Amino acid sequence: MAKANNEYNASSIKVLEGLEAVRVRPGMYIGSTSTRGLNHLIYEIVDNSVDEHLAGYCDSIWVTLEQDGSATVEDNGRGIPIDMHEKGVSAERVVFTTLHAGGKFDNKAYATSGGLHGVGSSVVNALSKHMTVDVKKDGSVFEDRYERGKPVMELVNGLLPAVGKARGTGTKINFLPDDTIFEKTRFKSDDIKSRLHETTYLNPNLTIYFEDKRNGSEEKAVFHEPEGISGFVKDLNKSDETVTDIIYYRGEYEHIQVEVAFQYIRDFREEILGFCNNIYNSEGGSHLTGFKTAFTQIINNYARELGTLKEKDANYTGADVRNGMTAVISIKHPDPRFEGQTKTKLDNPDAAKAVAQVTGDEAVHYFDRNLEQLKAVIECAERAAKIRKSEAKAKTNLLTKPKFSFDSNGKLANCESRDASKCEIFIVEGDSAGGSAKMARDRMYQAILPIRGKILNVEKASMDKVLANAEIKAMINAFGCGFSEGYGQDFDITKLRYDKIIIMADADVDGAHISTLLLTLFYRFMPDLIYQGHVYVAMPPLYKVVPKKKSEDGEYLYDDAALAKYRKSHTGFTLQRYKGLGEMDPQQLWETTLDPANRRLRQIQIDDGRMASEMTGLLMGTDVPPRREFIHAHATDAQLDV
Ligand code: TSJ
Repeated sequence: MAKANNEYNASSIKVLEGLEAVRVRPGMYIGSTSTRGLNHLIYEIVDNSVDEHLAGYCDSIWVTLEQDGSATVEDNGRGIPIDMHEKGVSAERVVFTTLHAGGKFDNKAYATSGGLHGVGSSVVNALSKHMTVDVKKDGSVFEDRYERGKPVMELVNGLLPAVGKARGTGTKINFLPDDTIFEKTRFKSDDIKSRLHETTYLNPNLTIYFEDKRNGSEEKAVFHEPEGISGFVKDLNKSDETVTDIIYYRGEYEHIQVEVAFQYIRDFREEILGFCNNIYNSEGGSHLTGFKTAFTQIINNYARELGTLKEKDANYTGADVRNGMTAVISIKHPDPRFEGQTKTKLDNPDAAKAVAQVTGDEAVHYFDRNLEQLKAVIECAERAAKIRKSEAKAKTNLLTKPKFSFDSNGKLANCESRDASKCEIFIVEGDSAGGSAKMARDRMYQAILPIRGKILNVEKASMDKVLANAEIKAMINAFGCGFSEGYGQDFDITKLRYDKIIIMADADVDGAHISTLLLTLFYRFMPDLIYQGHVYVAMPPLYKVVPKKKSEDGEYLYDDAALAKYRKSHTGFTLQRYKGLGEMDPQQLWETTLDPANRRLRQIQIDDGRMASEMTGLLMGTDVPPRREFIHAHATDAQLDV
């Protein structure tokens, strides 16, 4: 008996050391301690219920953001096992206090769980100020509680007490993220909703009920997508002109289940989302590669059979064939492996084989019977190939011209330093602001490139027009790293001549429009500039206030909140509203917008593929209001660089 006790103590010490490690290095377990990591806590917990759904025992999940800042997740599955585990305590305790306890249960669902999936409940426990677990089974509710990962309830013979009566079965977890670990502790409801919604597309028999009970944001939503990934594609394309039906197929190859849905739109956009075991793979991976390879082959074969491609013609490229394609590829793999910077790239070579095999069988089966759909797909490829060829021509023309021989108005005032890590380039709208900026700048490190009027909307214009545009040429030349379209390899970020590319436009609707066009340009042709954090938007002040008392200094105010605050603490002052950059003299422009010590910059960030596609959608659409919303929404996430 004494021996058993010792053993129990020994193993429980080990457990606590394990959870302590999670608290010491939370980032290693949940990615980060920012809002993203915080939201991740909810996903870790919900994934357990999704596994229970996949095992065939749960069809509803309730996710509630509570008023006190905690989150509750409940399901109607079998309930976490609470009977005695070999370690001498309730199995539930083992789940919440052992790192990677998930695999211990011989549950078939875990045979296809994704990455950290289903094993994160102890991590969430370790990072929560408190956690309550309620398990409904056998007519009772059994409860357990933890604080910062440590159990705080006395167990009777190692088993959980019943705290009430219950009907049915299920699991409910309530937890409050530890504010000494997380930088921010307010869950972001939009991100959580979109992740939950995505989960229901991938699990068409599941319903997720979401409720936000927090003050000021009461909201309910129900997610249920019986059409599955076809419904996902339909919704991704909901504001586009489609040119094919939604094509869906599924199959299995060597114990890997493959499910694909895709549809073509008229726009020149490719969006292919990959999921493995219900987890989004933002860096793609072998399942996507397998699909792309097989699909390119299939379409080229058909195009030759139909005579669209003649003997002398080269094959369509992969990018041609996917021009206008929106696709969702979801596989279930018994042993997924991930690589890449964020471990979100599927690495299993057999996944490529499985998707290629199933696509080879099923897509051909479909196209053989739906010739008009096939013809619409080939038409998209043909349009892309045409443009690709004219691009290549335009590119040669561009590259044969000497660098820095600008057309009339793209006059770059370069900086003197050639140390790219210290240099900045301001893209300034308008000649007068451009002139002031040239006078005001720090000539050593700040370059000014004035551009005139609205640059071309690169999404609407064809490639040769884009490259013929003087402003765009000037920018490409100035940055020094070329550009790429689709999967082109011509962009070389190591040649970038400036650490910061700063868009400087008026703080009005037109300015926002110009910023959007520039961001679209960068995103389409030089996306790494954005991904690697080189692109910024300058935030000029909206107001200058000058106190009537001569002894006090004037101040620049950058937003309406600052003005409201100033009004509260000051009485006699004059208020000057800046309408545009052109109204500032060089000295003012330096003080407010150029001087690294005082200016405000907003760094443009794109987190992952989902965010990126949201951005493409918003930036490239035709309606102006959502674009403005995008800019403003992201202005609130601004990273100030002062
Ligand atoms: F609800 C929830 F999201 F908060 C949540 C649900 C959180 C966690 C950590 C787990 C669960 C959960 C677990 N829901 N359902 C289950 N099911 C099991 O763990 C279970 C039940 C029965 C059996 C069995 O073989 O009888 C096996 C397992 C794995």
